[in-house]
Amino acid sequence: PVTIRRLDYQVPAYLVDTVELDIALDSERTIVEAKLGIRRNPASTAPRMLVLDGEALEFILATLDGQPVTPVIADNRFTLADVPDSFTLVTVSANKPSANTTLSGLFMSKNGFFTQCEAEGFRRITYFPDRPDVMARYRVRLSADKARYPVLLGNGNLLEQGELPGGRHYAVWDDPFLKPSYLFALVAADLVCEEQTITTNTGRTALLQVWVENGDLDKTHHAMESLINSIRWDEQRFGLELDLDRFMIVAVSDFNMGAMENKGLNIFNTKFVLANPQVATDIDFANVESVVGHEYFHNWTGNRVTCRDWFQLSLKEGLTVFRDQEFSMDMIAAAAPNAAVAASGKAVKRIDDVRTLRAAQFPEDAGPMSHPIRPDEYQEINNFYTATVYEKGSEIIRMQQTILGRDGFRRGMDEYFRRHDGQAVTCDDFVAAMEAANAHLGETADLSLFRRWYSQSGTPVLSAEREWDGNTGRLTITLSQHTAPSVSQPVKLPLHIPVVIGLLGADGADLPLRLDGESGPAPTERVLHLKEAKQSFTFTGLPAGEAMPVPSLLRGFSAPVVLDHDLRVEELAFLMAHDSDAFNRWEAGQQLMLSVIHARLRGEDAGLQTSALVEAMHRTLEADLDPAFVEVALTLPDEAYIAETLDVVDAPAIARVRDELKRQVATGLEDSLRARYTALGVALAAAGEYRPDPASAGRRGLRNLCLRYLTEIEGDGLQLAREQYAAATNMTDRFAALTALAHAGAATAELADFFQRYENEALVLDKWFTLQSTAARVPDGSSQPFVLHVLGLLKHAAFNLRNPNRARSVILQFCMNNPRHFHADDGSGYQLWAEYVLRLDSLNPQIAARLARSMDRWRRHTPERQARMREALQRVADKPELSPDVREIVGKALG
Ligand code: HT7
Ligand code: ZN
Repeated sequence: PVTIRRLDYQVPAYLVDTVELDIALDSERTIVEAKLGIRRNPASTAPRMLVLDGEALEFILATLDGQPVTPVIADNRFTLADVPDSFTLVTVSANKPSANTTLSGLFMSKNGFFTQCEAEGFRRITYFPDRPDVMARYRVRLSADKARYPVLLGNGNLLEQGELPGGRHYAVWDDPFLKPSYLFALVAADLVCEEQTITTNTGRTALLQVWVENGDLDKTHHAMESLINSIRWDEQRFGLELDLDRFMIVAVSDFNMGAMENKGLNIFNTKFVLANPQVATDIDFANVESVVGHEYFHNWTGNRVTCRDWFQLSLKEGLTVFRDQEFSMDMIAAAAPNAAVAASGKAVKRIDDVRTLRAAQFPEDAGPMSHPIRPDEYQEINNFYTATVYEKGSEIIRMQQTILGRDGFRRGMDEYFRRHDGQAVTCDDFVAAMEAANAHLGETADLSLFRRWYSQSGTPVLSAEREWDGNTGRLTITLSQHTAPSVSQPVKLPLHIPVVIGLLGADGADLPLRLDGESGPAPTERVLHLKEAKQSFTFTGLPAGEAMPVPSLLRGFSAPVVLDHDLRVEELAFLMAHDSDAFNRWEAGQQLMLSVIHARLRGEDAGLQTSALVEAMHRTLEADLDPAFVEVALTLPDEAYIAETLDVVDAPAIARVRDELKRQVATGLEDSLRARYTALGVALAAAGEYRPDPASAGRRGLRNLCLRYLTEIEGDGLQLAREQYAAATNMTDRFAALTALAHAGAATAELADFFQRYENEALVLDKWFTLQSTAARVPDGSSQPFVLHVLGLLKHAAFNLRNPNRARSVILQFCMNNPRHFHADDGSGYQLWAEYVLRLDSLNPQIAARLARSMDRWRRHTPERQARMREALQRVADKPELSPDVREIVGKALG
């Protein structure tokens, strides 16, 4: 395998200023004529040799300034020696979209042609220097059969369209902005759209369109509303305006990722566009809003300012995830009736994001694919669209906002665009803009140490120790940090960690925080800047003669670290009840739950701790709190996060202990759970028609959690679930009831009914497959080995390995999200994994590589399982003609 290194970056030898494409679409042989205006890059010292990328292309001809030339075409490269300083190159090539199962480049989905060019798909459409620092102006002529592909879409503005002989038609699109090739897109399909015009804050009008298959127009409204909200939010929060006359979203049912931010022509997985109350759950509605926002926000962070090279991917992805997270939070707050509900809603969103980070990114950063948010090397860039680049990348942007303050961060963003609009830049350029815009803040704006977050991998462990002098009211908190060494970075350096802190007095209220030597008014929350391996902070003027104040550390999860606290069980319960920071109230509960789970896994009874936990949960359920918060506060840590907190993982044991605790909670809270279930049902019915707003989604979420607990124990839980399933008027409630029944192994009839009702709704069928692949039991609760049930799903007539959503819904969901059965003692889960990695690899290497990653943490399992997992990994590694994608993943896992 070839390794590409960040430090080997060279400027492009040739730049392309203009691209004119003529694409005659045909499923069997699409002909692409490309006319490129090329000039030598004055900054390059490379030899006078034009090298273009080209993959899976049939070369037809090439001319240079009108004269035929004969390039060397080998190893996915088109090479032409001795080219002049400035010239026009025309190439004609062909490709076969119907045979393209990779879904990269030009491919077919059931109703037409679509493209996916990030990261390196453009080279599968035409010969080109397919790298993000080559930015050009594009004009594209598309032609296709009119009856089959009546809609022809491209980037930018529609200049012209018309009829052609032979039942074909054409359209010419012109994109006024310079763009890298990865933002190129086209669509030729049988689609319909919802459209609306909008006036931007400076008075420009723009046409917004959401294009879907005929029959799906009843599911576009939420995406359109989300797009409009995104446009408004970016104007208000960052002063960034929509710069196009037309902005299109197109839904496609075969897609490797969530969506793609192509300039003016966003292409989306149907899963993140289509939503109405009958087919989408509250979570789906929230996901549509967040992904529509994410892609729209890329229009500035990614498109107007793009990445110099793919090592800088987090420049656009971390920043854009941060922006979409902030957008969702602000949307929740805007819908809240008062400030308290707004704050709680924002905390719930933060909690969700942190849960994702802990479940996906922390394990990644401790395993064979660990890398800094700005990786130093890769074999296959598609493997680096990771939780680290995206989610940890977002945390690193968030910390800059925490350090510089909201206004300082905004100043930095303004400076970033002032400096770099229209350019392809680096992560370092971003940080430099943040620093420059805030230079007046002095040392606060010195991010030199902070930059280590970009270059160092691994999750730091932050430890806190306390020393209380009750006579003088002085509390010293000593913070220390440690990041475990990794193979590529045996020595890890201290990072700049912003630790947001509060101190709770005996009555639970926040105390003033005055550091030794300070005078004047003291805030009740502040940021401690840990910059060394160990640092002490002494707070003075605290109530003398009282018990030690309880520290609330890392409020709002102010840094992506593991907090190793020394809090006692009573202190955790105190924080859970009183902390003014809702995130830390939740976190205290999670730590309590974890300590019970750990004790049980060690074989201890943990009776007292369990009773304290159940009582604390009871108080939370009975308190007058935002239901969305109560739902997250009553949810036990998920299995992946529990596994990360252990040295040796016995996945079925974790599931068993978690189940037992769930049953104990359900038994202890049974009456309250039932009462709350009923009361929430009445409140929701009184509120009328289903709406996916945060308040009603929160009520449904808590009600369905109550139901879930009730179905864990003997009693009327199953009956309630059956009634709810039958009476449901929306997908959230119907699917929650089905889920509760499926996990209880009592869902045979409802699963059959669900299939019949939604046979023609692909996204709902994906849910049906996912639920069965991730369930705790087989549908009828029998003792059939679970893997046989999964094999049955894989043979189901509605299963299709070529469709990524469907493939993910069974095989990836089983391997990644059903640890208790995937890690079955007999190794059957691992055998299934190997078989499907290999099968998928010959169809779609990107999806195969995603699946391959479910073995990343194999070395942490019990020795017997490790042996079986290694065998399965070896079986895949032994296949000679493996894709670079899968080769890199299994190579690193075994290495
Ligand atoms: N920027 C987009 C990345 C993406 C992608 C990457 C590789 C292969 C297929 C892909 N589809 C979309 C998505 C985003 O982060 O917005
Ligand atoms: Zn993105």
